[in-house]
Amino acid sequence: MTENQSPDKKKIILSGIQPTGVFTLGNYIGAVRNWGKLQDDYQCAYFIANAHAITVRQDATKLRQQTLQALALLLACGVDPQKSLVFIQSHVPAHFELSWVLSCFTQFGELSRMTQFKDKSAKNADNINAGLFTYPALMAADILLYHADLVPVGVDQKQHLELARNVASRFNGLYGDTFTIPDAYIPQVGAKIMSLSEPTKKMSKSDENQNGCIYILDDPDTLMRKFKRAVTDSDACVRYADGKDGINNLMTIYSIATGRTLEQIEAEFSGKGYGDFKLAVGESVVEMLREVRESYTRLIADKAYLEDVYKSGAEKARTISARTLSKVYRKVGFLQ
Ligand code: ATP
Ligand code: LTN
Repeated sequence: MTENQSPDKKKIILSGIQPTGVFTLGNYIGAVRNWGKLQDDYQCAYFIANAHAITVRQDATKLRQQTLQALALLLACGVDPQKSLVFIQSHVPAHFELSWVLSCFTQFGELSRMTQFKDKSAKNADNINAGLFTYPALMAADILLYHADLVPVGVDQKQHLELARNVASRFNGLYGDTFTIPDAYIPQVGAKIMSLSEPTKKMSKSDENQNGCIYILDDPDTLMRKFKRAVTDSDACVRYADGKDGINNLMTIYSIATGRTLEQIEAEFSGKGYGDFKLAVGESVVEMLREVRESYTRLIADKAYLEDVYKSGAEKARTISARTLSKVYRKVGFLQ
């Protein structure tokens, strides 16, 4: 995670997730599930974005618990601290320090165009705080501190990535080569998993409607109940087509859980009803998540191990990030 110029060096991957609750099937399919798979081919860094989480009001005790839970979930989903750098954002002060500098190179107009800001302002009309607005500058700092080449995220984060690229290029243009320009790494299938009850809306951890949202720790009965209730259409034919948002979403999920293509799925369910299809999707997700739930139960019981992981991660992350920060401070003219 030093500057990565030699051609035989592995590329650097970095991503983060907010500790705002149990991860959803959307978080899993769109992002976290892929993180473990990248660890052998890339130099990876994954972190819990607890500083981003407080842009929306959080209960302190709950946030602490959810931060540890998010760490255990990350590991249960296949992130291995022996292979990847794993840490908690607030343990690494350089994120906040660089964020300030970058916010001075980010325009009001750019931040105003962010759809996540608009969505979250609408949802939290009584708390449209400055942190919610400058959220992407902190996210750019997260990425640029570690010279990430690729950032694996769901499609909803693409706009923030674009902004990080623009800020990095702007800074490099003014002060010479400082930051690596990161690329988004978005899965071709499943980059946006929709709510089961409102399939035109993104499945989201913080959604009040629990029935539309699959949590990766849901027990098999709960999973099956939610899939049975999933909203579909009156066409009664399992095929992927415009306007069939509910079925398209279920087909995407089933395709990822079973490795089958959309054509194979259409053939498998030709002549069968939605009832059979929903049962099959439910069962495939129960299977896909079985191991995650089992590993999580083991990990969350071992607080000493989790503490070791985040302490040693913090130490490494502080060393790497301090180097980038000091370079930036020099470039902008802060007296050493
Ligand atoms: P919150 O509801 O608290 O805003 P969230 O569920 O949207 O949270 P984040 O922590 O913001 O989740 O996102 C973590 C990762 O999961 C990001 O890479 C994001 O792109 C991805 N992601 C979130 N929701 C989905 C979804 N429905 N489909 C695919 N990927 C998703
Ligand atoms: N904004 C992201 C979480 C996040 C992130 C990052 C992702 C914070 N910093 C850096 C990738 C790289 C989200 O998922 N809502």
